[in-house]
Amino acid sequence: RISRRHIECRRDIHRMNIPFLEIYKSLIPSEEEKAKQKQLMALLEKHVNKEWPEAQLYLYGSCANSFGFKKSDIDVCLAIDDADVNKSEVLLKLAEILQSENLQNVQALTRARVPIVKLMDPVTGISCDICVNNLLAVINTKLLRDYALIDERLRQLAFIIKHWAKSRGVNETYQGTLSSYAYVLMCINFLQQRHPAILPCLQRMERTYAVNVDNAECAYFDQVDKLVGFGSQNRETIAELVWEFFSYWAYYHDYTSEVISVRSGSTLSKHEKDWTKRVGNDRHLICIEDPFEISHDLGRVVDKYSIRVLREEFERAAEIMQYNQNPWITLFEPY
Ligand code: 3AT
Ligand code: MG
Repeated sequence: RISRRHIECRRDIHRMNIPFLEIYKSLIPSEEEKAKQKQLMALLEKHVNKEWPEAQLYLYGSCANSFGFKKSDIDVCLAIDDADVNKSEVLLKLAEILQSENLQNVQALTRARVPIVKLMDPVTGISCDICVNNLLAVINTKLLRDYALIDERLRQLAFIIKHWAKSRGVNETYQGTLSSYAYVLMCINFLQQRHPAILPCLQRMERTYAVNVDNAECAYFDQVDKLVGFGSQNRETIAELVWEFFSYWAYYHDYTSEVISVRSGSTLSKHEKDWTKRVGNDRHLICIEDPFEISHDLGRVVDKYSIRVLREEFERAAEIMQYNQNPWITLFEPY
C-alpha cells in the first residue's frame, strides 16, 4: 500500500521557517534547568559514592543527548565495574540509601524491562530514573549528541518531529508506536541521505572512539569539531526538511523491504538482516536498526494495528505540509 505521490513545489515554503524555529526555541531547556540537573547529579554522586566508592554516575537519554525538551525527567545510569553484580540487590540498596537522604517518592522497580529506582528531588523539583550498568544507552547517548554538534538542523528537525509525535500520540512504545530514540535515529538517517548530505556516517569513518560493551565493539569518529560545516553545501532549511521527512515516511519509504541504518548511513534490505518474517513478537513492520546492537530493530514494538496509525499520521503530516496555510499550527493539533 505505497501511495507514491508527486510532491509539488511549494513556493511559500520559506515563510514557514520562522514559525518552525520559534517552536523549536520554545521547547529548549533553559540554562537554569541544566544547572539544576547538574546539582542533582552532584548530590546523587555524593550519596552513591559512600556505598560504592568506585562507581560512576552517567546522565543518558534526552537530558544528555541534546534532544531533551524543557521540564523533562532525567535518566541516570549507575555503572558498577563488577562482573557478578546483582542488579536487583544494588537497586534495593540504592533505594534504601536515597530514601534515608530525604529524596522523595523513592521506588525500586526491580521487575521492569529496564529495572530502575525512581525518585523526586524536593530541592530542584526534578524527577529521575536510575538504572544499573546500562552502558549501551550511555554510548548511544554520546553518539546522538555528537551527531547534533555537526549540523544544527538535526536538533531543529528532531525537536519538531518529537513534538509532533508527542502531540499526535505516536510516541508511546507501550501502545505500539515509536520511542523518542527511534525518531531521532530516523532524523539522523534522513539527513545522512540528503543530496548533498547534511550529516556524515560517523561509524564508517576513522575510529577515534572505541569501547567494548557486552562483547560488542562500539566505535566511531567522535572528533566532531572537525566536521562542523560538513553539510554547508546543502542549503535546505527546517521547513523543507520537515516536509521532506514526512513525505519520505508517507510516500517513499519501502516498508516491505527496507531497513534504515544510521550505522551504514543508508538503507539495508530486510532480506540481508533476516528481518523478513515475524519471530515471536518482532514483526518488523517498520525497521530501524540500532547503531550498536545491530540485531535490535527499534520498530519491533510496532504491530499490525499501530503500523496503520503511524502511516496515517505520516500521511496526514505530509499533506498538511503540502496544502495547509499554517502547517506549524495544524501539524501539532492534539489527536
Ligand atoms: P524523551 O524526551 O524522554 O521522550 P529520550 O531521549 O529520553 O526521550 P527515550 O525515553 O526513548 O528517549 O529513551 C531514553 C534513552 O534510553 C535513550 C537511549 O539512550 C536509550 N534507549 C531507549 N530505547 C532504547 C532501545 N530500544 N535500545 C537502546 N537504547 C535505548
Ligand atoms: Mg526519557
